[in-house]
Amino acid sequence: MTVESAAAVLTPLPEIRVDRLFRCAGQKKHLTQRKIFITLNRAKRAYHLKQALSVKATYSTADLAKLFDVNESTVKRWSDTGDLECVKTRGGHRRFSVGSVLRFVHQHKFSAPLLSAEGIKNENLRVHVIAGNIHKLAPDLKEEILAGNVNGALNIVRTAFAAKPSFLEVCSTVVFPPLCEIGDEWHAKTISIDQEHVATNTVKEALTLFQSEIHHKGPNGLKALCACSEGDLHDIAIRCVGYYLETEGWHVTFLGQSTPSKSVANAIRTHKPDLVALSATIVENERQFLHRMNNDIHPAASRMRARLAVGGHTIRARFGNRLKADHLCDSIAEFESIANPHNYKHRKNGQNTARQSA
Ligand code: B12
Repeated sequence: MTVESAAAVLTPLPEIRVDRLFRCAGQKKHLTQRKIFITLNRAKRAYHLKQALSVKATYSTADLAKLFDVNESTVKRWSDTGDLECVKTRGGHRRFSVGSVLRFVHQHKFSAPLLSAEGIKNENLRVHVIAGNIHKLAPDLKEEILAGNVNGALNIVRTAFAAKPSFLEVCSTVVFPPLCEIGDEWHAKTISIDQEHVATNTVKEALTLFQSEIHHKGPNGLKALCACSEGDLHDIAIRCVGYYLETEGWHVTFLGQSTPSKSVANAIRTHKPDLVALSATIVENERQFLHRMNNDIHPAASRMRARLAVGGHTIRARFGNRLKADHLCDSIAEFESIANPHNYKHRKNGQNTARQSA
């Protein structure tokens, strides 16, 4: 029997990966059934130890009943209706991954305060998180991202989300404040550029992993184009905007950091989005920025009947009505209504004609 086929048959816990089995098995490709069992048990023990030290990676029916404060039969019903995905052990017991639990709380707008507080050792912080004060998690997140600990950061984001299942709120209240503090400390030269880079990249990785775990609504037929304006490398906010749109069922095209305005205009013509979302944190030359926005990007978006949302630190105060756009946003918290598909229904009908004639 190969290790791969043994792992496929025997592993009730998806986290016990084939590579770990290989390591435990001393790189031997073919193993006896007995050896596989011994190896698997060793991997399981290591896995349970890891579980005891951090937020659980899988939950049993009894665990979830306790955390959601419901009967076990309710958890089983959620799983039987397919609302809460599970895998079954060889003995037929249900196991729920963190991802499936997060998708469930997100999809049903179900906050699970006990679940969120489970991994928190500090009693004071537990009480705050159970009460929904997720901003209290920001200092812990700052520590994890400065240490470059992606898993630690991911666990904190999961914790916040279990208490408040709103992606935009978790970003605004837990993820962004540490970044702003790190920026201030970097400006005051109390932290170095390499420390700031580690923190930024750790946030990006944790958010990418996290967004893949949460519930994504089915496609809503709407398309968005997201980019940083020319000269701007600060792409975390616009990534979060894009991730949020994807969870709401939008099809998102990311153009990335510092995209020349002519290229944004070109992409608008190619992709025909319903919404163009741009980030402009660094604007070195205001006159040039306004010229590019008002003469390249805004006309291209208008021609396609796409809404144009431009965000950035104090963008309203800096540009006000000198910048032609449908929305100027100082914060992504304002983005929920902009992304609401109902606001695009009538545009979509009109857009078909605009697109045919464009
Ligand atoms: C990480 C970081 C970097 C990284 C960026 C990496 C990356 N991939 O993003 C790197 C190292 C590349 C970088 C470079 C620079 N940075 Co920098 N950076 C930061 C830092 C620490 C965090 C940025 C961040 O992600 N913040 C959190 C996000 C969420 O905030 P935000 O982008 O402003 O977004 C908020 C709003 O603006 C809005 N928003 C933004 N975009 C959008 C879009 C939409 C559609 C919506 C709805 C909302 C929205 O929503 C967010 C709040 O909810 C900030 C500190 C800070 N206070 O932000 C400095 C900061 C932004 N950087 C700064 C500076 C000066 C620079 C450099 C000029 C430094 C240099 N001398 O080289 C360069 C410029 C590079 C360039 N051309 O863009 C200054 C900017 C000051 C200013 N406004 O003029 C800051 C504030 C640091 C400081 N205290 O001085 N930086």
